[in-house]
Amino acid sequence: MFRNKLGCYIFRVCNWIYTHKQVKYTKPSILMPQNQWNKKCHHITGYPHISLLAAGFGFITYSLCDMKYVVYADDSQDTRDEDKKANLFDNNLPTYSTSEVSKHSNYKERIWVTYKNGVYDVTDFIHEHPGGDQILMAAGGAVDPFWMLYSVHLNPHVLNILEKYRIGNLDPKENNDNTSDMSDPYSNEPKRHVILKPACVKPFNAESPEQLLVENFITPNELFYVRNHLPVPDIDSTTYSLEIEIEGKSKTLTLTLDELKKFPKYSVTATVMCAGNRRSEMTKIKPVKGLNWGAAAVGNATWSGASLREVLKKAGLNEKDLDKYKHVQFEAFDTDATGSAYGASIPIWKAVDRRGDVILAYEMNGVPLPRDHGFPVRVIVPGVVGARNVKWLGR
Ligand SMILES: Nc1nc2c(c(=O)[nH]1)N[C@H]1C(S)=C(S)[C@@H](COP(=O)(O)O)O[C@H]1N2
Ligand SMILES: [Mo]
Repeated sequence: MFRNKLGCYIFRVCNWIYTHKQVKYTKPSILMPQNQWNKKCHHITGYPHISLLAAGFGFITYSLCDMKYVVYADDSQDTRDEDKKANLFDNNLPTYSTSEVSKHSNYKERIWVTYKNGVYDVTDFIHEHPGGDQILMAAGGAVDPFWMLYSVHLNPHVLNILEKYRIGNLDPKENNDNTSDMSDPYSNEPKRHVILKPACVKPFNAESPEQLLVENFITPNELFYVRNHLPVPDIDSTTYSLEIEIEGKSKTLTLTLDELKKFPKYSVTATVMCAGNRRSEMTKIKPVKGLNWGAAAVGNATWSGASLREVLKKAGLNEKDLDKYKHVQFEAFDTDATGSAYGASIPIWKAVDRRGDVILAYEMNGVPLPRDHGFPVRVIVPGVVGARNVKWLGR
């Protein structure tokens, strides 16, 4: 039943990729007339996502609400007050690190979750509330991204229930601690949500449980699959620069992040999918090389950034020279032991097409790109296989 639903959704997403209709323009796309832009938005809302969203109501409703009290999402003062409690550091309670919390992901160790700065032991809650076991998805980790999926349930009552199970605070110094083993190229990897069950840890490759993908049109950043070939580069956005070189031109254009942000900002909602998605199913028929991905090496996000077309134009690419060029080659900051960088190319026609919607993205779902997804800048090539959506773009 669930598989059918997922299959149907993925089919729909793929179909959009194919027809380019999956792209929702929250701003007029690259030179797309406003009237068409509206039409596209309309087309999107015409899809029966409501039914898929409705399916999502089950999870936190079941897990965190007494059915008789179900109330709707609100932005009321009450919700914000309760939300503040979760944000507060409670001096009467002990402090835990995320790695300590992650050990509590089974009944023997008891089930802990975090929300904002709070640590909660929800073991008894699970027993006392029908359907409470749904919260097991977040066992040992943060419930925050789930609440983004099911924000309709973020209400004072639910937050009140959760506060009753509070046992501690999340260590506020957490984000600064690094594994200090400098000989390990993977000693400076970003923190990941426990829900991302890695198929491979070094480099990090993981997908979220597939049923979560169908709960919402947009995949929350923390649950978005990660496909890394190498250690995650740690890039200082204040000294970052992007080089754009056009064959046959003597001058190279160099853009800092601030300069890139001065280009008109476009938002494109696009699916990124690894070419290896569902490889585990293919392997059952005939062995194929590569990571054994399930069905969730795919995600959908709203990416924002500068238009590649406009950046290339600024770098001196003329319409009349286009026939001279075949590809745009991207080079990234993640390098292997021999110093060679991850890279991929796309055809020039895709890069300069007014409707190609290729962007140099610096935001993912309204926030700066997370490190795992290419901070500070990645290419988004809608409709083109994941591997060419180069992260940590350098050149
Ligand atoms: N620089 C760089 N870009 C990269 C990769 C990489 O390892 N390094 N992996 C690629 C592959 S194979 C995929 S499927 C997508 C995954 O993007 P995500 O991790 O944001 O989901 O990024 C692509 N871009
Ligand atoms: Mo991939």
